[in-house]
Amino acid sequence: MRRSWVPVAVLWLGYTVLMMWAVAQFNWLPEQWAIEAEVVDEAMVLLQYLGAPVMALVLAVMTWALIAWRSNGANRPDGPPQRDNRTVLTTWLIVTSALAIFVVINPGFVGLAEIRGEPSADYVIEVEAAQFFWKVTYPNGTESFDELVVPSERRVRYDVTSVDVNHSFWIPAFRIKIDAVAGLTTQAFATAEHEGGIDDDINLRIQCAELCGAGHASMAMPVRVVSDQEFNEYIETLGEGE
Ligand SMILES: [Cu+2]
Repeated sequence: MRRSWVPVAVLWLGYTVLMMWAVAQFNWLPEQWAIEAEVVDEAMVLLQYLGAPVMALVLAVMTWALIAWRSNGANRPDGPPQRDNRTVLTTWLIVTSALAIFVVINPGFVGLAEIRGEPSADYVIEVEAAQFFWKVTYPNGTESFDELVVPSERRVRYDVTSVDVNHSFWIPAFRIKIDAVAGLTTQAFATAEHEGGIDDDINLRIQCAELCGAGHASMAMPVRVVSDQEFNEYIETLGEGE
């Protein structure tokens, strides 16, 4: 088994190339509807590239072990205990630690700064979570329980809270998510990029992302992205209806 590193190395290389090819070839991620979604998806793709060689090595060793130690049906006893290999262990520890520290910094801190670093916003929309519905309050004080209408190409800050248990404010199409906690106001930022609604993409909705009780799964609200002018007209007419 001395030369076992050769097949393992070949398998490692093969699996790595295969996985990186798959990452480059296929886009597994849903459609992006906000600038923040691009930042999050870029981070996701980077993590897939960085994770590919690590997973490939694990799979390579497993594949080789399956072949090298197959029983052929014979009832063989366990082999003698193996001594550990200090070089392998130390290298593994250093490389994976360096990778982990790297991703904490980028895309971790760097990505968060890109999404949340700039505190200014064109509009502030208040979001209140309750079992099992959402209430949104627009800058002019009007409220809605039916849908969230947001202006396109404007940076919106969502001030999120809860009136009962913990919920989580999540708009999959925007890739933003923040806890909704009673007594706290948490913030999320999103800049929608183009106009559309839930009929265009099922991910254009607020969805509760924290198990909050029997109605959790249906705790959703459609999101509609309109032009800035339409947005202002919409919240005006919403006020007249009261
Ligand atoms: Cu909930």
